[in-house]
Amino acid sequence: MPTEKDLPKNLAGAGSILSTVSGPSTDVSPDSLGASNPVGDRLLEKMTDAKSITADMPANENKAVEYGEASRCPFTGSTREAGSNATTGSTSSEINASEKVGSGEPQLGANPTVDPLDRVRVDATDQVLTTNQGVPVADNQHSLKIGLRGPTAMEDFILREKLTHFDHERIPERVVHARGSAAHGIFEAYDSLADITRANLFAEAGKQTPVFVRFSTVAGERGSADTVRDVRGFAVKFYTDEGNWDLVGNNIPVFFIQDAMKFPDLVHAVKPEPHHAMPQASSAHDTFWDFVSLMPESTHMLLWQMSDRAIPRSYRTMQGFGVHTFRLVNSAGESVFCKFHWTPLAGTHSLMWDEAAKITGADPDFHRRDLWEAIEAGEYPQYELGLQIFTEEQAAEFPFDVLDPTKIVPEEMIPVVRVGKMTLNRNPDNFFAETEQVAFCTAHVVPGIDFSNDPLLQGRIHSYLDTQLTRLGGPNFHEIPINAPITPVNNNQRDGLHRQAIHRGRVNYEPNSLAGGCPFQAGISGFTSFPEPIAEDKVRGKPELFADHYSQARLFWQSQTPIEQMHIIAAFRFELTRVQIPAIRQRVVSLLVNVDSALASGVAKGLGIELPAAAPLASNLPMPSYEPSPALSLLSRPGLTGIRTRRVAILVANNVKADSVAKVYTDLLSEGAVPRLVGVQLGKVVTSDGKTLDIEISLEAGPSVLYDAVVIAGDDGSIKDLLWDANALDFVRLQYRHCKPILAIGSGVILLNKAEIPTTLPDGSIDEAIFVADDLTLTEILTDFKKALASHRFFARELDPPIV
Ligand code: HDE
Repeated sequence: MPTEKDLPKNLAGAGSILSTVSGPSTDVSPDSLGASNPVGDRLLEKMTDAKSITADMPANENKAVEYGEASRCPFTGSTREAGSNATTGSTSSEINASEKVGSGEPQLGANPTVDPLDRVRVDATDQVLTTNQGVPVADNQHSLKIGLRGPTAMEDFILREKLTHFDHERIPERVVHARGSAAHGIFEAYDSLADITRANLFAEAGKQTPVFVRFSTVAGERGSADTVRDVRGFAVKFYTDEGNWDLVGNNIPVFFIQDAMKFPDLVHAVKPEPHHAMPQASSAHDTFWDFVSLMPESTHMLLWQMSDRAIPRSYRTMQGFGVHTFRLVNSAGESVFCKFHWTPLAGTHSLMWDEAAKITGADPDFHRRDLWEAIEAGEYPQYELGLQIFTEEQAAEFPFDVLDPTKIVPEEMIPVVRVGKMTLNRNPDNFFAETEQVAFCTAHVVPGIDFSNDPLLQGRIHSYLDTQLTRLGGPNFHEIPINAPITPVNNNQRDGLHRQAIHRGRVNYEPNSLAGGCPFQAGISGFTSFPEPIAEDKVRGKPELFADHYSQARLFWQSQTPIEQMHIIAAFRFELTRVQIPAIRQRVVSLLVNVDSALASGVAKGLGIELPAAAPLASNLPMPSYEPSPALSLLSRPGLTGIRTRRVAILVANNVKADSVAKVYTDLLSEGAVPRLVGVQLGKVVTSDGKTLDIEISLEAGPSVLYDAVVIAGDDGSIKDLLWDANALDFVRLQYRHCKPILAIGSGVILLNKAEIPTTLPDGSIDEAIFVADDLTLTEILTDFKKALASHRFFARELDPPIV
């Protein structure tokens, strides 16, 4: 035992380094006094450096600027650089490496939870089956039993793990927008928008930002059909260099209600009725129409919802809108208002109602499949982002309130400026991990993008984060790989269910000196809210201009082509026919009387009721009138992609002429269309010259509604295999009814005749989308057929009710 005179001078406290409580700490390593500690020097370094950075911050230097005028401008937090990488660590023993804990080298400033998805992509090639604990499973066929005929042993942890996991595979579906499909892609800016926003995805021409986009229906449950009449969600997550920005929009630019307070009422009303849980994915029932007919502010949205916008042909052929007015803010702190528009390069195309209803049975995954197949085929869907920019002064002059989400800003008033293009070029690896677990949130904005006071938007800022707590099981859903940003995430939020990040160090608060002040607040380089001046009473209510419920509904109606107007009337008729209570029908029509008399009387006639009196107006203010806006018609955007991805059925049967089939097939395929040989059943047909063709799908499995056009390939005789099959007759009849181009080659025309398909329109003029060709004229007529295919539908043929 050393005597006191043997001890070094600076002995006091050397032992404290080895303790986690009290001091004083010392600059003497216990090792130098004979203690043996493999990390003793590091322990000393950690202690002495912590003393020094902490001492270097004798006070909170920023406290004074947290008050008064100075506090309007956020300051950058104070930091001190540690002298050692041990200082901010949790433990000196972190230098001990292993396959589990890692290299033993602390990675300062790193957060690998935001690394690209490669870090979590799993592939089992050449791998043995294991339990979740990584234990190789010898037998995946049998549970562990006491004898071959005996009971299962409780100790069968392998069976129990497998069943337990299975029992808990489902998570709650989204309360709205449960049914959806998604894809990854890239957004590329056309030009710098630095003068109007500091959002760095718009910082320079050509700048690319990864995106994940989810399209959805609103009302249906997760397994409901894609082609129901409904609003479509169009939610885009931009993984920008300054964090995630979610533009959570719809394919319709207005909404049913004006205040978040009414959203649960709206959704309760449209969802299946609570007593018997019917109908699924449909607004055609009493509670929906009861509610909206008492909410005249819904009228504008109802017209959009009854239009063909609510039955898109594809997610690739619908527009998207941010709906609300947002703010853009530049680095000088100046702000403008902004509306966001997505426009598909493939044009805006829709289904017909009868077709949509039939697709619900033929292929409930129609839109999901379409998106998936297009991307797999390299036909990457593209959309241009457009902005309508206007100042507060301009907004004050508009005859409507830009904070009212039931109003658009007509393009004729403020043009849409195209600012970039989004390309969806990659399907997800795993539906659940990505599409189901993605969490969009209107509160996810980045510096340069800010909110307006639209009361619907304000409520959404709360709701999207809140809903994930239930759906994704706690506050750490941002760590789920698809939700993680690509930028560093550093803050002092900790713990909670399913936490993945393992934070070094003992500091989980700010301000701090023990971690050198880190992570420190960014000051004005971080997100700052636009300092909108507001001097107002605290009230519940709505501005007077919100009381105009009809003038923009009229604008929409008057901007539709006659065929679109006919579809809107038919949709109201269908939906209200399914309503049981006459007074509800009556009330809806009374709203429509305020929009347009032809609309109201068309719907009343369809319902067999007298035209009711107009619903009372909510305000006596004079209502604005608008010039029709051609941009509001779907038909104004035929698109740039022609026949690419259009599906064409080529009906074939024995004796078909191989040459003409081959010609049509290869010609369509080479131009990007998707031809398929459709026959009575799978197998081969023998062609007139003794060759064989493989049928790709049967009439039964691939019925008419799944194609954009049909070619009836004739034979040398009477195509008798098809003539005797009622499925073939239905096939061409529905192609006709749904206004699709029809090409009959040679004797194929016999099928048209047997199906009683007229080749002229009711007024006697030629039906320009029915083509009849023979061997000699096929090349020329095929060109015309492709033109008709590119223009999608030939509505001049349509009659209500249909004659075929
Ligand atoms: Fe949503 N909405 N919403 N919504 N919404 C949700 O969030 C909500 C509204 C929209 O693909 C929920 O994560 C409130 C307008 C889309 O994952 C929920 C209000 C618009 C999606 C929610 C609205 C939308 C949602 C359900 C009125 C068009 C699907 C699950 C105040 C601009 C996103 C979830 C996806 C989803 C609330 C109105 C679009 C409950 C409270 C207006 C595209 O949080």
